[in-house]
Amino acid sequence: MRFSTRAIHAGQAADTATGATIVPIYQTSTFTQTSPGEHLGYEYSRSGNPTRTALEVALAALEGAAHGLAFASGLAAETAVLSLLRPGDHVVAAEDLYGGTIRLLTRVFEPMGITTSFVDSTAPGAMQDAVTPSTKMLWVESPSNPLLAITDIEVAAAVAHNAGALLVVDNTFATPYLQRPLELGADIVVHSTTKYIGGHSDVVGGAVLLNDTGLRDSIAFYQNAAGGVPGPFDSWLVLRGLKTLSVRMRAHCENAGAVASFLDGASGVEAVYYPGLTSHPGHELAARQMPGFGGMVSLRLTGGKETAHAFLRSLELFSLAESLGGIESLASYPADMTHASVSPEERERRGINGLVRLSVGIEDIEDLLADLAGALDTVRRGQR
Ligand code: P1T
Repeated sequence: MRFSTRAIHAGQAADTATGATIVPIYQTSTFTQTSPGEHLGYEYSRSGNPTRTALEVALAALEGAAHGLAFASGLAAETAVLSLLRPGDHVVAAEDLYGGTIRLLTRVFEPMGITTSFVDSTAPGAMQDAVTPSTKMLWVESPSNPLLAITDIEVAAAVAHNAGALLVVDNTFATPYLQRPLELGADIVVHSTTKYIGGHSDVVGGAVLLNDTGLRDSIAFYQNAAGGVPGPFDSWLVLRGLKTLSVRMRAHCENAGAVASFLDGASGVEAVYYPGLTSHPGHELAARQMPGFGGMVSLRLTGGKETAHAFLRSLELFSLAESLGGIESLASYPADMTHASVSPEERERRGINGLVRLSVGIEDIEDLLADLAGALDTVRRGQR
C-alpha cells in the first residue's frame, strides 16, 4: 500500500466486535477478564487500549517503521526516548530546536547527569566535533523550529553510528509525508502529533516510531511504567486527522511556497526563511531530502521587535497563537512564545529575537496574501 492508502487503512480494519467501519473510541479504563490473567489482549488502558493500538499501527505505517508508540504529548514522547539514557551519558543536539525540547534537555535531564552539547547541525563537521566517548544520542529537527534549518539526516546518522550512538529525528515539521528519517538512517523518529499529523488544532499528542525491537521494548516499558499515554478520545482525534495528511500537506506546501515568494522582497521584510526558496542555505539539501518544503515560513521585518509585534497585532486571518500544523493559519513571535525559555543572549546569538513564525494553513491563498499585505501596510504606515 502506498502512503495515502496506508493513512486511511493501516491499523483501521473494521471493528471485529461490531463491524464498525471506523475505529471506535474505546472509552474504557479497564477490560473484563474471564479468569484471572485471561483476557482478549487488553487489561488496563494505560498499558494498552484498542483505539491507541490503531493509532500506533497507523503512525508506524506512515513512517515506514516496524513499531509505533503513542504518547500524551510530543514532550512525553521525547521524555520516553530520553529515558534510554543514564547518568554520565552525553547528547549532541542541534541548536535550533523547539524551546520545550531545549528546556527538557537542560532543565530536566541535565540535573539528572545527562549532559547536552548544542551545535549548529547545518555546519559541516560540527556534530562530529561535539561527539565525546560518552555520546549516546544525536538529536535533530529538520526543518527546525523556528529557523527552518535543514540538517543532512544521512550524514547525522553516519556520525551517530560511528560513535556507537543513536540518531533521533524530530520529524514534526516535515511529517512522514515529506520525509521518512528511518529510511535515511535515523534510529528513532519523534513527533508532536499535536501539529500536522493531528492537523486540526484540537488535540495534544506525541509519538515514537522505530524499527529496533529492543529499543521499542525499553520505550514501551517506560510508556507503561511512567504512564504518559494518550486517552482513547485523543488517540481517535489524531487517527481521524492523519487520514488526510497527504492532501493537507500538499495544500500546506503550496500555500507556504506562495507566502514565502510573496514575502521575499516585499517592502519592510528583511529576511524570509523557507527551504523552498533558492536563497535558503539548505535549499538543495531540502530538495534532495524532501519532495516538498512544508508549511512553515519564518521572517524578519525591518524594525525589530516593535515592528514584529505591530505586524502580529495587525493580522486578521492568521491567529496569534503558539503551535502549528493545523488547517488554520497561525502566527507567532518565538522569542516571547515558543522559545521564551531559551535565554535572551542565546536567542540573540541564534537569530530568534525579532523573528516572526507563520504556520501557513490551507485557506484560500488570496485571503492569506491579502492579510499579510494588509498587516505589512499597517506597519509601514505606522513607521511613517
Ligand atoms: O507540544 P507537544 O505536543 O508536547 O510537542 C512538543 C514539540 C516537539 N517538537 C517540535 C518540533 C515542536 O514544535 C513541539 C511543540 N511546538 C510548539 C508548541 C510550537 O508552537 O512550536
